[in-house]
Amino acid sequence: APASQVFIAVIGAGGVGKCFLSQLELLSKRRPTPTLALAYIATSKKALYSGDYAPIAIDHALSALASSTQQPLAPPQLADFLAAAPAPVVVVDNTSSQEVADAYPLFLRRGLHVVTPNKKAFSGSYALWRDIFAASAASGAKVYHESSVGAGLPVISTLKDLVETGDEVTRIEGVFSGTLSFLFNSFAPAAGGGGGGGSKWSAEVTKAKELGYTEPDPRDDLNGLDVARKLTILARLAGLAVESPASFPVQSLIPRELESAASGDEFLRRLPEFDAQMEEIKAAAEAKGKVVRFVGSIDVATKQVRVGLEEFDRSHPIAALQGSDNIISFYTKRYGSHPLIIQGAGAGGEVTAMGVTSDLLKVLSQI
Ligand code: NHO
Repeated sequence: APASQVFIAVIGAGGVGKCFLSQLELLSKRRPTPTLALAYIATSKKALYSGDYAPIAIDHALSALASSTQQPLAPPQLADFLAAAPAPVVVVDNTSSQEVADAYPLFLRRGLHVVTPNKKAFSGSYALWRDIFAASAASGAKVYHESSVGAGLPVISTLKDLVETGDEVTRIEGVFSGTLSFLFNSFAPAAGGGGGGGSKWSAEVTKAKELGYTEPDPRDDLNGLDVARKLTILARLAGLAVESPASFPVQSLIPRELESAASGDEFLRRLPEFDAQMEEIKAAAEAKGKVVRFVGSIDVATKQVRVGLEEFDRSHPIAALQGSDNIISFYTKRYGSHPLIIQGAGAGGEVTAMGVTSDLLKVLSQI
């Protein structure tokens, strides 16, 4: 029989975690069964839980967490605590922590389901990827990570459907970074004509961080690593055994002089000194009547993955993107020369949390 109660453990309550909690509150009101009981919530500094799994009121979880004196449990202790709960448990990892990601095989082996927007587990070593899916297959515990690519856009579920229905994916390409989409759309707008449009690069980077588009450290967006992680995930789902996001060429937009900046904040403070470098790249494209965009592609047959800047005609769909939009084109045998295209907002707390909440719904429908 379907579970009448399901425990939820939320790790991470930042930009995405907060939005997830408000979506969870709505969900628990809209769908009274199974009862969704919040049994654990933590940030890197604090935790809130009760030894008898008494549910934490979702609408007051953040304020209760803020005044809690409990320490977060390390992953092995958290696994022990959750595996002893008297109903199924879904772990929601809203951190970007490698330590938490490394614990997914343990969580899954102990029968704990995992849903997450954290890219670290799926784009780290290929050994971790294999461990995660082997643990899930062995215990039957589910793992979903829709928001690890394209935020709430149905990118991963679509790719899985293509592969599992027997289509042959030949090429995947597009704009995979909400931050870099936003930056280039505002810094070098296609509608800007022969230049003049657009604002300072460094000011736009600060704005992207304020809007919640960037990774916790914006250097992970500008150095291409975030896009490389997403392409690693998609390439693996398409059947390529990509070893890591460092095993293919990735162009970085970090000025060489700032590569050693001690913190993300110091980086942002000094970035304005290097605005001229991005202006040059923009002007070179404009001189050819084009605009520059940061794109990624996977050629499945030749196993080539690449990430970096490319120039596009102003009328090209990639040049005409707006806001933080992603665009992802799947070229497959079935779709022929007209790719299946997915487009829309690719960053921000609400749309990212939507992917997490819909992953939770998928788990609920299977337990
Ligand atoms: P925050 O706001 O820094 O929050 C992180 C939270 O985790 C904090 O509460 C922190 O205390 C907690 N935490 C960290 N380590 C912990 C630990 N060991 N134990 C317990 N708690 C711990 O980060 P965000 O913005 O809320 O992001 C959360 C996760 O969502 C990250 O893994 C991020 O990669 C992922 N994510 C975010 C976005 C987004 O738009 N913000 C997207 C996808 C995934 O589609 C989006 C995207 O790709 C954004 C990308 N930068 C782009 O395309 O521009």
